[in-house]
Amino acid sequence: MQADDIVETIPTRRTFGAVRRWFRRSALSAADWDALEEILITADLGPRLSMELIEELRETVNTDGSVDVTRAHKVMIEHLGDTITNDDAEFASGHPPQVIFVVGVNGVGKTTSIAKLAYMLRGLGHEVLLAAGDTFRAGAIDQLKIWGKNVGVSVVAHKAGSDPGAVVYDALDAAKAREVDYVIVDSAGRQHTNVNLMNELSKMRRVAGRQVEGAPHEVLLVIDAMAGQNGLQQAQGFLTTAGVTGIVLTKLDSSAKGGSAFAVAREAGVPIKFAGTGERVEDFSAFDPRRFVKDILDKRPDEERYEVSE
Ligand SMILES: Nc1nc2c(ncn2[C@@H]2O[C@H](COP(=O)(O)OP(=O)(O)OP(=O)(O)O)[C@@H](O)[C@H]2O)c(=O)[nH]1
Ligand SMILES: [Mg+2]
Repeated sequence: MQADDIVETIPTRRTFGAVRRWFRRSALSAADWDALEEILITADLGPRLSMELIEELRETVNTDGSVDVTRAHKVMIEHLGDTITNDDAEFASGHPPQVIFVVGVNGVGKTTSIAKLAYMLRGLGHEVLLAAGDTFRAGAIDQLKIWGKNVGVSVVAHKAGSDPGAVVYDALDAAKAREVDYVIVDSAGRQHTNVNLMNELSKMRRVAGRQVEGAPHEVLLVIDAMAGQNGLQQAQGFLTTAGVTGIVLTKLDSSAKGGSAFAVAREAGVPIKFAGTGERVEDFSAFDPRRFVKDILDKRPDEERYEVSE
């Protein structure tokens, strides 16, 4: 889809620019390797991935002590690309309605991503219905209704403070009656450590499962790229209790820490399915891991003049 949007906007590219520049160093010393480790950690790859990469990059050093840049690039692309590979990551596409839950901690971009996903699915010709499952935060229902209006999809909502399970129930009822392809369910932001709120999610899941076979078919965990390594803890918390099937990585446009994507996808073992790259409804794309790695490593002609030599 619009993978170019990712390319143009990610500050992660700048962080990885330091890696590209490092590759041009010669007569590498122990201090140079320490510097590389620091660069990788700054990009939020996490200690484990950083160490693995460094081990592999050591193999690409020529006899004169410089890096074989072509091989080093290959190592980065293969190692990082494989880390977050989502070759077998299909988006829900079975018998309608397919039910998509969107979960995550507060303020990560759940509701915005729902609007973006609805817009994308509509663009592909699908009928979409939204369920205002965040009955907790004041204004959440209206926020979803406004988005629904903007992207041209209906929203099923109850009053603020009501039971989110009942919203799911009604939304799925409506979806079956109207032959909707996708129902996307919003949920209140919650800490993965809050047992009561995590139980509430389980209840919403049970309600969905009783209404529609196999539902929810997707549970998308939204992670803010700025969360860095905290994203990993969030992912692990939601994974065990919410049955997460994929990650939406948001705010790639405003975070230099996109490297955390690698750590999260690898450690959590869940594919990143979508990327958010801005506040507009179009700022959203299917996530292509290999392309992402290549894009943050490849040098672009327009960058040449901004590079600072080290
Ligand atoms: N720059 C940028 N901002 C984003 C992106 N996605 C969401 N936001 C912004 O993040 C803020 C929070 O977005 P919401 O969609 O309300 O987040 P939420 O997870 O639903 O929040 P709660 O329901 O309060 O838990 C808003 O100001 C959005 O515009 C993104 O990809 N890039
Ligand atoms: Mg929300």
